[in-house]
Amino acid sequence: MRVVERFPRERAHDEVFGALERDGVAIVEEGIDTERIDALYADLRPQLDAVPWCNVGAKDDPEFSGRLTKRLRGMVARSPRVGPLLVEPLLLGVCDRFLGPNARDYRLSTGELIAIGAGQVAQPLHRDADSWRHCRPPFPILMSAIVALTDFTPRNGATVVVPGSHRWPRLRRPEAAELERASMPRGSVLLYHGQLLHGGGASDDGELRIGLYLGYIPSWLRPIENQCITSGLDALRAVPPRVQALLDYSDDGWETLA
Ligand SMILES: O=C(O)CCC(=O)C(=O)O
Repeated sequence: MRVVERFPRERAHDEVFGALERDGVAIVEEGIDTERIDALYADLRPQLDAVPWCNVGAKDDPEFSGRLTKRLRGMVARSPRVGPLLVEPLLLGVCDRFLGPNARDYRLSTGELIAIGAGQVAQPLHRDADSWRHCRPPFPILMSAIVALTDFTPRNGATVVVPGSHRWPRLRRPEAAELERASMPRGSVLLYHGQLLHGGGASDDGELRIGLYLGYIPSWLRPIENQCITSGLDALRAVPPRVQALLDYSDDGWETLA
């Protein structure tokens, strides 16, 4: 049975990419400095405390978004520390290998802070790339990353992943023994293939489990989140050009089509 391979930050993008190809999932332990993570946490925690449970998706699908989960979007407007994270060499280096052969550039599909509270049940397993269910080319169109702002543990909602499932026939369902919890210390980064079965984990822990989800897609695919609306134009104008391009605040659409 496959298990999630873990890498220290120093190991090359190639090795992480190899694990993503093979297992559909990898963890870079403490990939981001804890000082940066703590500063980000300090910026975002009050904003999480200010919103109610199930603040997103309550009307459409509360079982999926989570009745005891909070979600924040428009992330570059919420902390100046988010922009640098989006262009973190660790993330873009893996994107270069993973999406690069089929894309001239990338876009952030969505950036979402996900906070899981005590009593949250396990989220239904799903594949993130199903957001574009009519587009199933024979190469990856989404690299998902979750940056841990708190420790992720089996008790507090660590993501459930099914290693190898990115290559399964679509209707194959996992056995219980094929599920793994992506436990990791804060600052670690869970990376997974858009076709990997996964879901937020159940929590019976009093502390929030907080992760920043970042989804990277080829620049020719439509992002899910419209940053002009969620982050707003002032926030988009304030970030460097590389971050603007990732957030689709760019007038060079022809150039980025591969
Ligand atoms: O927060 C997590 O661990 C995963 C959440 C997720 O997969 C989702 O909301 O689509």
